[in-house]
Amino acid sequence: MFLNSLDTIVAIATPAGVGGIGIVRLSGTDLRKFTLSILGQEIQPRVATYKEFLGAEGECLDTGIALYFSAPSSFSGQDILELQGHGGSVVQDRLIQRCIELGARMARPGEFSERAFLNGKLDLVEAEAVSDLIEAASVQAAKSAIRSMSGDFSKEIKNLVNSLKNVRVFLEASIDFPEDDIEFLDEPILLNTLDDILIRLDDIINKARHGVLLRDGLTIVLAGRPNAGKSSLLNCLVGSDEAIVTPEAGTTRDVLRKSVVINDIPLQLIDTAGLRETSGIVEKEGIRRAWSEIEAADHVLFIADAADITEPSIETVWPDFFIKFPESSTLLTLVLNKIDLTDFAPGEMIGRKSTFCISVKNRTGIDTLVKYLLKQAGQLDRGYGGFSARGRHVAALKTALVSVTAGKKQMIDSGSTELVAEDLRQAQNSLSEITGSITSDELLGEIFSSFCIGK
Ligand SMILES: Nc1nc2c(ncn2[C@@H]2O[C@H](COP(=O)(O)OP(=O)(O)OP(=O)(O)O)[C@@H](O)[C@H]2O)c(=O)[nH]1
Ligand SMILES: [Mg+2]
Repeated sequence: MFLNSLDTIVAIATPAGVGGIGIVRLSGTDLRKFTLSILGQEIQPRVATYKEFLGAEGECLDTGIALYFSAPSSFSGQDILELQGHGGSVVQDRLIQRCIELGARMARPGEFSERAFLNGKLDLVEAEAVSDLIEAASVQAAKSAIRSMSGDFSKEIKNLVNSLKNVRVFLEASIDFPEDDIEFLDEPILLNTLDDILIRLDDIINKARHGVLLRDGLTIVLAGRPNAGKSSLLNCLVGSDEAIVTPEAGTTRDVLRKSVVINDIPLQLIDTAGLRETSGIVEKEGIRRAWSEIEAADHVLFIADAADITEPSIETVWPDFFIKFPESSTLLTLVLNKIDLTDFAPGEMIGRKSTFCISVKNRTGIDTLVKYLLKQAGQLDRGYGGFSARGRHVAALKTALVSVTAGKKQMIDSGSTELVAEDLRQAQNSLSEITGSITSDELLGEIFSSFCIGK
């Protein structure tokens, strides 16, 4: 056990402010001193006990329900004492102060979950899912977090790790005992097994990507020439006048981010300065920021004034993008706005891929565009049994995919058992980082510090 997990930690586990109930939670290796001082006696574990919560002079700080969970049968795997009193900041602060006098220290964000992880009560994916469930912005995100929390994601990762381990056992046996003929090592069988692992990895990457989308939302940048109607479209999608709209070209200077949940899918909309050559210092900086948002986006909507268009293709309308990012795989969609001033029909342009005609002014074509955006975010995949996931999971899965692919290539090109075994070992390590069976302290600190206090 880590040294600092031997101290007793305390935190208010309920949200700050006034509420019907406020919970103060302690976790430590021995909480007898706390129960004796605050409750005046030890209490039976797992039985709700109505008590006075006492101060240093024996005065009553609050009354409420005390719950005791003894190690290892608790959330953190240590002794846990929960004092469920009245939800008021003064009452709870006095109780916390009393706990600190008795030797506890304030818990860092996520420290209860970190202890649960260190004591083997949860793996990293499950601990992260607890935090995702608390922060879920939609019903789908909450359902996915519950699936991850109950171990669905971890199980798939562990199955993959086991498959990799099995192959490595045979490979390493053949390295150690080269004269023995191990039947499993027939190249076609090995290649089939690696193919199967690659298919499963690919499937999990897709599920994890979907999970990241549900958690973080799709980042959609609204880019275009000045005055095309970018800010008007943002306001229309968000449903309120968030961005300044004027007839003057060059109105938006800074980046404006707005989150919106449509049909249960979180979308991060980013309005940017109109792209043009300019000598103005402020506008220039705005345009530089716009490009950096464009570079980082999942999806860029290039808004153009329909009346200015000669050829409705993104390559013609926005050649700068392809010059700047020739290798980019960012999803690009051309949106022709102000069709009220033209003969264009609203909706997706027939015969043109990813080109939409809208009028923000008349609110035409917007529904089709929104449906398309949600489809890109995977929302229409209703029967999807995905799980919550984070960017770090997808990155580790991709690294594992690269390593297994390299191993397969090595097998075909050189047949070197040692090199294949090394590639598969690396893949296994990447997967183990996801569940936390191999993890650095630094990574743990980073993960748990984003949790809320008291969890
Ligand atoms: N006719 C018509 N005018 C529109 C439409 N959408 C926006 N406008 C007008 O176009 C002008 C520019 O709109 P904005 O939303 O500020 O354009 P922008 O792309 O954000 O412009 P910058 O911030 O300057 O880059 C405003 O006067 C809007 O009222 C539309 O669908 N039809
Ligand atoms: Mg604008």
